[in-house]
Formats: sequence, structure tokens, C-alpha cells
Amino acid sequence: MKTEKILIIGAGGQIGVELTQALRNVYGVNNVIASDIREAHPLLQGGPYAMLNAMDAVATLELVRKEGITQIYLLAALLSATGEKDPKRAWEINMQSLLQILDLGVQEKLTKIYWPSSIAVFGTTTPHDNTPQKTVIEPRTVYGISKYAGELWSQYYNQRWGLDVRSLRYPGLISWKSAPGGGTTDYAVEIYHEALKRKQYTCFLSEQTYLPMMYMDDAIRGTIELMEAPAEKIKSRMAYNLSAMSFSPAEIAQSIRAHIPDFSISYAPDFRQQIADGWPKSIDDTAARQDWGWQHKFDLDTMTADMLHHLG
Ligand code: AKB
Repeated sequence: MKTEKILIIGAGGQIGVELTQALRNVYGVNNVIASDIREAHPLLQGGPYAMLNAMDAVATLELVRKEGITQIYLLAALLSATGEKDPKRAWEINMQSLLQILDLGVQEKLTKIYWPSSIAVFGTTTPHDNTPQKTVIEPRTVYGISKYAGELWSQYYNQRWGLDVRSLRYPGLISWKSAPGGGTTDYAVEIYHEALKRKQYTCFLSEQTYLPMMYMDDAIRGTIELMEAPAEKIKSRMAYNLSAMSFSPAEIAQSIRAHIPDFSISYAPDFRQQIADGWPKSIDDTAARQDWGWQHKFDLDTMTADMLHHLG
């Protein structure tokens, strides 16, 4: 068993619930403290839990000292669609929480920090197909702006104070254990629930909107592999592009129809269409594959079979 003591901030969200469970398997239940602004998610109740507001630097420092925390995973954030409804609040939450943790990391000499970035850093001026690791980056949403600024701050803290901050640019994440909240890619989770419940789904993106996506199992494994890789393998201190699959609403509907033949989909694009149109259709993640050995396992059809199996 490893001896790190880990704090996960924002553990009740889509990534946090599964990441907490996975880290508890690796480091031991009592060495992984989950925290969130809300009461504990039912799947987090089997281990240590603290109610914590990611914006409260004093309470965070107190918890870190009391528990002897050595690593922090900061997952609390407002995502792309929610962020556009209140841009200043999104900026404040996403940036203030990160800057506090970076300072705390230096002050308390944390061994590692994880903070997720997103494909939302890319905008309309970026090449949309096979978007490279290094390219034009001009995000158009406040979420994307905060993620790109956060990547630069993380790199700065690494260069200036040697802080070991690591990050991934997640594509849309699809999971059955915990629900997404406020993202543009959320349709790819909702569609499975609606297919099973009503055999019909009205998608808020148009039929041919291709976006990079990943099954949560792959995302969790990739995150832990990145965090466990020897520091000399982490050649980018900006976040790594990470890719698994790319599909449109029409294609995921087709994949579901292999299991539920009378499933139907209709389209009613809303404000999220414009966000999706600014994002890559597919991602080049050669750097992650070469530097620390990233490999995805799930494609669209194996993910669909697994989602329907667990939700059904
Ligand atoms: C969102 O849609 O906002 C997120 C993301 C791609 O970062 N799922």
C-alpha cells in the first residue's frame, strides 16, 4: 500500500465519485479524503469525507494540516454550459480555487497536484480535425478561458517553484455511476438514460456534431497513470491532449439501436450548439501516448454495451 494521503476537492461530481473509488483501491480507503460543498454522494460514504467549499482557503489549509495531506486533486469547477450563464462566477470559482491550491501546494510542500483541463481550451481558430497538442489556442467560452489560464498558471508554478502539477485535457466523459453537470457533452450520458426509460431522446446538439469523447473507465485509469508516471516522463506542464473516440449524436443513436432497435432520436439544438461548434472534432494525443504510455480501451460500441448493461 502506498503512503500518500490524498484530498479530493469536488469529489461529488461526475469525475470525483469514480476517481475517489479508484484512488481508494490504490492507496487505501483511509488515505483518500473526499470533499465537496454538498453532503456526501452515496458512493463516497464508505470512507473519510469532509464538507468543504473549494473557495475557502482557510478551511482547506486546516483540513490539509489536520489530515497530513500530501496530494490534492482539485476537481471543483463550473463547466462550459453553466459557465456561459454566469461568466464572472465561473471565472471566480475556477481560477480562485486553483490559485489557492497552487499556493497551498508550495507552502505545504505537497508532492503532487492534479487539476483537470478540457478540450474547451480550443476555439474556432484551432484546426478541428486531429487537433494537435501545441496549436492556436483561443478559447471562446469562459470555461475554456479559465482552463487555458489554469494550464498556464500550473506551468508557471512548476517552472518557478518546482510544484509537481499535472493535468489532462479531458474530452466529453461518459459514465453511469455519477451524472455530469452543466457541460456541452452531457447529451452523450443523457441519451443512454432516455433510451432505456422512453426509447426516445431529443438532443440539444445537431445530428452531425462530432466531438471527442471518452468512457469514464479510461479517463480514471489515464488520470491515475499520469499521476503515477515518473516526473521525468511528464514533458508537458501544460495539460496533455487525451483521446479515445469521436462521434456525432446520429452515431451514438445508431450504436444504441444495436441494443434497442426502436430507439429514436430527434434534434433541437440550443445555445450549446455554438459551444460545440467551436470545439475540436477529434484530438491528436500522440504526446500523452509517447511521454507516459497513454492507451484507451473503449470505443463507441464497447462503451454503449457497458453503459446499457449497467444502467439497464
Ligand atoms: C463540458 O462539456 O463542458 C465538459 C468538457 C468537455 O470539459 N464535459
